[in-house]
Amino acid sequence: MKRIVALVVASLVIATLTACGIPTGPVTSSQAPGASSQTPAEDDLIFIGFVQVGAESDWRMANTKSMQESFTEANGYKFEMVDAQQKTQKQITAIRDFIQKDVDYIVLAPNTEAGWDTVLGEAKEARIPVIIVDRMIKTEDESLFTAWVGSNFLQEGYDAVTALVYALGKKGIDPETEEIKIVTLQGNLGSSAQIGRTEGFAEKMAEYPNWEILDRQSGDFTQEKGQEVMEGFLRTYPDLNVVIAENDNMAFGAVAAIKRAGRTCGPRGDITIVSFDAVKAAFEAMIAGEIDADVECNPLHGPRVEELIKALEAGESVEKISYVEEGIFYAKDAAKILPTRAY
Ligand code: GYE
Repeated sequence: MKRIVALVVASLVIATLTACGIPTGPVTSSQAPGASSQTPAEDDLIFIGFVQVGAESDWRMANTKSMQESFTEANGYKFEMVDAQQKTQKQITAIRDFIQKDVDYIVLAPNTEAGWDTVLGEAKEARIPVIIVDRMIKTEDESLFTAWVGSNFLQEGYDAVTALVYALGKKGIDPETEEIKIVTLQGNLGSSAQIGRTEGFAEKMAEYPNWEILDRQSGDFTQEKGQEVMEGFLRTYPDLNVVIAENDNMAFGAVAAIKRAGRTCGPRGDITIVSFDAVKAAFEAMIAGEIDADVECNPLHGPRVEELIKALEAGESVEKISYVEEGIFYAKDAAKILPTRAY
């Protein structure tokens, strides 16, 4: 951070001096009195404090790995990560700790959308830029973060409808006329990934008056909870024929519950499953005939965040909001595509 301020001040000084016709030489900075006696090499590293959601899913593990691989010492970074175990409050505490440690950047993957204004105000006060990744925050004050990079979760919700229409058609079920009885395993309630996927699906599904949502409940983005919720759904709604799982790990839990109940799923089964993320294990499940379709969500944000930080370090301005391109995958293509997947 000090680097950026120094750069901005330096360029302002240069601009002013140049405007006055005064020749400018290289700008040097001297060490402030009382500065820490760190070794110069360590001092040169850019200190990143990463506030991660948790370790709830394959997607999350791939996301953590991507960050760790980008922010290495060899690349010029000191990197510290806090795993907040899907608790927003733990994330708030982690931000305060990083402010105390005077990191150069805070990278935040917010668990839920609400309640960030106070703590991000504290980061702003401390002049530490905050880069948000993956999920988004809800705020009136856009100056509380420098940039955001992540997925368009509403679009992913729309894409799940497209995926379901295709998957049903493939099985000879007419999506326009047959009774489609849906249960949804939702993600962590209040997270952008849950909100966007739930809303996008509901909005686009309105084009099909013959589709009905029997129930939706959170499976917290975990396999274990996904299985537990699905077991309940199977008992309560024996006529359900579609599962929308708001991430792959909950879909794996649903598959386990369906098998346990003696039911069948996937392209040749009686319950159609559409999931989100498209991690490698989901391709394997599609190949095994357990999942019908998967809406992609790309977790490889490390290089994207690093690019933003490099630009900021160079004093350049960055895009405030950047979305990642994503696609839809179907069971029939899974075997061909799996070898090309990076996560
Ligand atoms: O879909 C899920 C993870 O926020 C996009 O969080 C992310 C979601 C992802 O736990 O698997």
